[in-house]
Amino acid sequence: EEMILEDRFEARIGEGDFIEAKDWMPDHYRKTLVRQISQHAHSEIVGMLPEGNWLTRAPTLKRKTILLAKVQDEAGHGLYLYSAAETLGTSRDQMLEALHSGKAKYSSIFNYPTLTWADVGAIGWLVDGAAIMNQVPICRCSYGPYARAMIRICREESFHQRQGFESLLTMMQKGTQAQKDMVQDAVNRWWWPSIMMFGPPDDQSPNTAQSMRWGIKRVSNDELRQKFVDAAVEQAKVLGVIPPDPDLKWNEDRQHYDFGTIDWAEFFQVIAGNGPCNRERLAARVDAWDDGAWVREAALAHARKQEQAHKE
Ligand code: FAQ
Repeated sequence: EEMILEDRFEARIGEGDFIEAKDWMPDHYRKTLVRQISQHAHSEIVGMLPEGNWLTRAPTLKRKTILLAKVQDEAGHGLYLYSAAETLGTSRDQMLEALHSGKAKYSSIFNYPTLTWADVGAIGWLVDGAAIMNQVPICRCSYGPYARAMIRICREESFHQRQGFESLLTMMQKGTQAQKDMVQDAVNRWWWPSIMMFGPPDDQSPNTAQSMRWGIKRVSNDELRQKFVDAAVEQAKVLGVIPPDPDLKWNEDRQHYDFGTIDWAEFFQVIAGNGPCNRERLAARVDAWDDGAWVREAALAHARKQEQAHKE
């Protein structure tokens, strides 16, 4: 019977049908989705920290309002994604336990510090830019609840990308020399880590082949990375910043930009927990969880009282 179910599942994947929460699915498909969606959710939540660092120091009320809304959006994205992962039978408590104990990953990018105001713009331009490039194909993911969550997330993400770009453009066009230098410095520091967000090269990516067969991933890590570099180089020209890569060069045959060697040793160090801010980020999440214990207890006590009142 398992064989028939598996064949039917494969046939539906082949036809491009969405798989829904209550449908039969192979264990490994379920596990892969819980891994990817929960890590994606953790990234959104941990991703609030680097920018949150600048909420109290945004230079104008307008920038502060925008940043507050953006950071709030990231919390919302985390919540849709935890909900999508929960439909696969893993509880939110289990997912958070995996984050807090260091078992689950979150995106490497959020382990870098935000040293200046220009970092906030650079995150919008490059980090959200990379996020959209990676996430648009996930709107066609074979798992329905993840694909649907991704549609709304991508719309908000594209607004985030534009606000970052616009903030940098304002500094580059109307700013002082010191502000322009600050933008270039932020770009120097965020460029390479953004390129690493797409994950290891295809030939060192253990999950890509199976995830692509199942339609969880639609485009490979390297292909998305190339698309991102091609787009970002053109945007850098508009901004008037220089990407920190002397090997960037248009390749007429490939119709793509060639780029320099990525420091994969740095990437693997960061995802192993040894990046510049890994300990600080995880500690902030664990503290937030511990500090919120009384809220969870109060909410549960309230829910119990309501239930009791309904019974009486
Ligand atoms: N960081 O075999 P693959 C955002 C891990 S955007 C850390 O290639 P896969 C928006 C990978 O998990 C960021 N770990 O894996 C925002 C695996 O380890 P595991 C979040 C990474 O899954 C903006 C191992 O390496 N976006 O949050 C990274 O097929 C601004 C082998 O790799 C998503 O999560 C990395 N960069 O491909 C928020 C998108 N790359 O799990 C706030 C959805 C790889 O076996 C502010 N996820 N690893 O222990 C994906 O598309 C995929 O999971 C990839 C990795 C492409 C990230």
